[in-house]
Amino acid sequence: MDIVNEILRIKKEKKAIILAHNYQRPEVQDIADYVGDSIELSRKAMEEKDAEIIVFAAVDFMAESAAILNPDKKVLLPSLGARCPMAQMLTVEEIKRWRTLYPLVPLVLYVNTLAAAKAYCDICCTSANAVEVIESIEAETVLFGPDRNLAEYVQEKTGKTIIPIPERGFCPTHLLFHPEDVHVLRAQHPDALLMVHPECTAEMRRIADFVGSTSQMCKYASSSPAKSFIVATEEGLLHRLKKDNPDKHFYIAYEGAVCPNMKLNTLERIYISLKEEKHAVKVPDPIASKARKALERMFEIKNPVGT
Ligand code: CIZ
Ligand code: SF4
Repeated sequence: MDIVNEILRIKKEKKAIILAHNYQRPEVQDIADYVGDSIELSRKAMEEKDAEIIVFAAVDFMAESAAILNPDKKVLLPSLGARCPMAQMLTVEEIKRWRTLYPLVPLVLYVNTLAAAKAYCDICCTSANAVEVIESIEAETVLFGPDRNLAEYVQEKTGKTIIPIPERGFCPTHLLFHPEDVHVLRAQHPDALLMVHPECTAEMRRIADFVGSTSQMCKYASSSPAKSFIVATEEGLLHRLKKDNPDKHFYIAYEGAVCPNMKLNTLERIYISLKEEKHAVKVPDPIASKARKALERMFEIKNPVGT
């Protein structure tokens, strides 16, 4: 059996679309209808009016958001084990604790949170629009979670007081990048520009030529006259960067920067997911309707990436 042809055949037969995150395996990106960041993919899911099934090749919180925003469609997560450890770091109990400590302070949550957490926040943000979301809020002090590095970055950019909740939420993959590895690569490729994801440490941001989300990195690399780039985000993005810019060179800032959860979505799992329509992601009300409001508020804010 040719698994790629089978996936494409079943996909057509069932009126399904496959959405793949920028961190997916190359072969998964290649069979997807769209490749993008979490919010680009959720928007695609909303625009695809004829699709009855959405295979969301990503991790739990992204599929949950797609299910919340598309209640009439069946959203499938090919691997149930694809759970983002950062999203697990912020529990509802923790949110309630901080809300009690700061009852009048608005709560902004990164989309990398579970739906149950989103239901308690005022507005969501992604790494692509975090600065604009915080600027849109009148308050000078904001509770923000779960990524502490993104919280610090937003504080630097907006000048507001950002209280990170939990105190030390992080992405284990983005914490793997260190300036020492970049110095070695810069010596080998002196003309290369360094693109750094805001989930990386402040030490990495300080030496960056550009700080941004995956969608912003794609735009920066395509529009820059530079020919080579060192990339500090999950290594899956390099497949897309190379495909979109065949005349440019991309080097991962640390070879081991792999998100094992993202990589659980293999072609085999996507095939089974499509064939057997599993694992359907469902978010019950009232969590879904509360989380939807927080996501919709985010969509109302002008997105600089134009997604
Ligand atoms: O929002 C996303 O898709 C994530 C988690 C990363 C990024 O920068 O695109
Ligand atoms: Fe979560 Fe980090 Fe993996 Fe993204 S790269 S899904 S934030 S663990």
